[in-house]
Amino acid sequence: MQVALTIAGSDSGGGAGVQADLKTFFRFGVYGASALTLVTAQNTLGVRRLELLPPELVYAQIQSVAEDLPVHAAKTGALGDAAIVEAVAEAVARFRIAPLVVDPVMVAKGGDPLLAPGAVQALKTRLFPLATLITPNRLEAEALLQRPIRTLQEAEEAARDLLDLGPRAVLLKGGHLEGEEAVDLLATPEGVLAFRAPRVPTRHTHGTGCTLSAAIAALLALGKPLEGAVGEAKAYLTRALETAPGLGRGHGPLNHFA
Ligand code: PXL
Repeated sequence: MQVALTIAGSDSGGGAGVQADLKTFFRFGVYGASALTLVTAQNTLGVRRLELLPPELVYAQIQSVAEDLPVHAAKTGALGDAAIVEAVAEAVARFRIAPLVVDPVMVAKGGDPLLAPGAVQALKTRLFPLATLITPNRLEAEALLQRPIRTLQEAEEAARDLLDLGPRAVLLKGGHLEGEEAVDLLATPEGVLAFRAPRVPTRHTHGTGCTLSAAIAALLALGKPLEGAVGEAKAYLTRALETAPGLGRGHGPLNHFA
């Protein structure tokens, strides 16, 4: 059995974070392990409380998993602050965890911060160079590059510039860009590839980023090449959005069974 590890935060509502990641791993037939970075008291309406875990505890969780289980792929989600980013980067390097998908989570769906502003630099310098793939949305890419991204042309330039920060590939997600279609751009040293999917009109979008990066990590754990993994993960996300169960009074979760 293939094993994937998620290094991310807990969403008590179950739609995002570690809970979304483990459901997604399960859906792809991959055994899921987890290292928690933070805990949110949260539902589909928003985050009520947020508590970061000690960086040494995050490191120890990764160590415990990696010393015993064959981790075939991993992903990171919400990391909280610079000290946790450092601990994760150290553990990933020390235990040679690869391939690694880094989802540079900065805010929860309702806008609550999940990464301290000062941690963006640590993410760029410490974790991105260890990443097989980073998966920023437009807002995260803007924060990483400190400039607005309004058009597909600007998105393409941004994807290339993010590649220069050291990851082997960049998936710049277009869900937050204007237009009929959600266009994601995959930048690798070979060039930029566009993945198009119909925009699904729904307010049930809680955990879309977590679910996509977890699906990619699961498919990489199964040995799929990156391009195929991204395409298959995106098709899964579209189905999960289209068949969202309509739970909760706010931004509801996806259908992870899709
Ligand atoms: O989708 C980003 C995200 C990641 N991790 C946790 C979250 C969220 C969004 O709400 O709660 C724990």
